[in-house]
Amino acid sequence: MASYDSKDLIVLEGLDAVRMRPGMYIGTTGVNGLHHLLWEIIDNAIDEIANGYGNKVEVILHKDGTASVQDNGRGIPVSPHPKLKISGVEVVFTQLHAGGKFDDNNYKYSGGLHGVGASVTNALSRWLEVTVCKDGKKYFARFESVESNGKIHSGSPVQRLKEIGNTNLKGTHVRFLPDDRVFRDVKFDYDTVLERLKETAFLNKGVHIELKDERTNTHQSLCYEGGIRDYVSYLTEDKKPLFAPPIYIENEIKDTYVSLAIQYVDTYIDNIFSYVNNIPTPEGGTHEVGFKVALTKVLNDFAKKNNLIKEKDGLFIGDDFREGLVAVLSVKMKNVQFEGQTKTKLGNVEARSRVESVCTQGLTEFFATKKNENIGKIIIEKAQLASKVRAATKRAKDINRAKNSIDNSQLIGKLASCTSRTPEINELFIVEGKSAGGTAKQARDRYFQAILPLRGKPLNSEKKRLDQVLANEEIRTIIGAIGTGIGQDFKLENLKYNKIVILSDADQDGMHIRSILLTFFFRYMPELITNGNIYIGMPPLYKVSSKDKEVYCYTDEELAYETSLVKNYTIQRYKGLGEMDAEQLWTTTMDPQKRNMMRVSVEDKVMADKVITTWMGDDVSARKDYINKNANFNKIDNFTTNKPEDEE
Ligand code: 1YM
Repeated sequence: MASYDSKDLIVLEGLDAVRMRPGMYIGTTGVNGLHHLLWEIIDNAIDEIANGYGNKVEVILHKDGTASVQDNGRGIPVSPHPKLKISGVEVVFTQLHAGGKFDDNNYKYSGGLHGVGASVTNALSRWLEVTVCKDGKKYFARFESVESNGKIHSGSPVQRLKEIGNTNLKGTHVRFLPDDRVFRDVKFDYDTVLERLKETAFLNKGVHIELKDERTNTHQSLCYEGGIRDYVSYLTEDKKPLFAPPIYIENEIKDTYVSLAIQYVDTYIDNIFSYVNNIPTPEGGTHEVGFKVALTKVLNDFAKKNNLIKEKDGLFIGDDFREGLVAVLSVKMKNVQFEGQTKTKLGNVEARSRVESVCTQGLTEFFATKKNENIGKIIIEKAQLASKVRAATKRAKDINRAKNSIDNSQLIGKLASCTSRTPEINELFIVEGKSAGGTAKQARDRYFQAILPLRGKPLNSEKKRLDQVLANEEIRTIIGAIGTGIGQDFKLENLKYNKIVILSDADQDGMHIRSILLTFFFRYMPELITNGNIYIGMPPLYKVSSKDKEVYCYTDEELAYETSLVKNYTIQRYKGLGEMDAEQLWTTTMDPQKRNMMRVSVEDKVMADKVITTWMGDDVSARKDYINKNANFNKIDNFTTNKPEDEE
């Protein structure tokens, strides 16, 4: 490995730019952005460990609102940078994109644009302290965002790096206080940090990660000797795995390191979690293609060899082998290129053949082993079922297509479409209940707002096959109205409405309908969620009327506040949408100028999957536990919901 020296650091930009436009560097100034500060520091520590220096990372959430991260790697370089004449530490924390990390010769694998750098954390902190132990000595530096003449100077060194003693330890320690002038909320969330560290620990087998929360005296040690094998077991722990332990293969080819763990469960969706250099690639890419091609080929070969394929049926297709598949694919390689809408899709062409070759070889060997034959047969059996259903579904779809004209007229009867043919401005309200639907039809601006009333509860699509989902009339109507098609046939460009708003009552039934619809979108049209098209409408819970004004309240807190302002008042409680007249519904819930809506997003695919499995699956006691722990109908757990205004 090439040796590092401060002269290799590349200097690009200044810190004040970060404070001017934080969104450009950390996405938002909401909770996600806040946690981003911590990820930057943790990523540097993990990178160091993953490259073979040290084996332990400790993260502490302190009582004073600070967070600290410590590793036992080499320590950030301390020697002065020849051009900038400042220490390596100062370069890392004050220069954007500074880092030998981005230089090809240093780290073998690095995330490319992923780590925008520790300097961003410094720029958006009130203060940040670094301690480095290296070559027998201990060093210290402190940075502050200081205000003078009404201007904030971000991350200025107030204690230049100095030697503060001797030590026989090595490593880097960083502690910082997020700036409350930048972030609305500066409280780190234990569960969010824990989930992130868990994922990191799974992807870096054998690394010891410790998380301590001094605010609550909780702590957790994470270390998975099984790596992504343990990850797959974790992902399937509340489902029904078809064999044990998960299949695992790993190998290196041309400086590309590939590891794969797979399991099958008794549901029908496929869940592939892929990573490149520890960075999630939810949009997939060349590595995923390589894996899928290999899986299909090896399993078809196995089926042929064991006479499990009938001549007349032909080979299985890829989809047949992906029903109920849970897989984690982790690739480490140089010079990664990301593409796609959210830059989370791997673009490197060479990754495809390399991953395909490692997976083909590994899986072939696995199934050629006598004791694994049974596992192969279990998978083929599942694929046979999938293939049969596929044939049946195709027939159903053909019938459906033929029926299309009838379906359309049915749809037209239900759907009150809008006049505009510009999807960018169009909105579809899916409204619970016929009567509320009627009110919404009167209330809307018919130029760009369409209304789809739901008669009953739509089908719970968790644990259902596509053909069963398609058999449900309510669901079919929704699919028809949205225009994109579903599953394999999904086409985002055919989306008829930029905003799809779920409008249900703020009670248990409404919550259930909302969950069912979110589950359906998450499982069958996830692109709509990642693309930010799904919203939850927020009708008010109360109206407070006093002598000279009327105000709507959306939470109990708002109600308490509003009633504290006036003397004589009456409260009207809205039990459901149906209790509002058209004008009220328009002002409170549908008027783009005044309404309150939440955009649905999935920050964490793993948590969302686990929540849906518990919430919509068939383990009743797990669901009860979950509800008891999280009973709050105004919170949509793990589908994070953002008000659009929050976004930069
Ligand atoms: C608690 C946070 O940042 N650890 C850390 C960072 C670096 C190194 C070691 C390191 C890297 C290299 C050489 C190299 C970083 N160095 C740089 C830069 N923990 C934490 N531990 N020697 C030490 O990349 O070759 C950026 S991060 F830019 F100085 F090389």
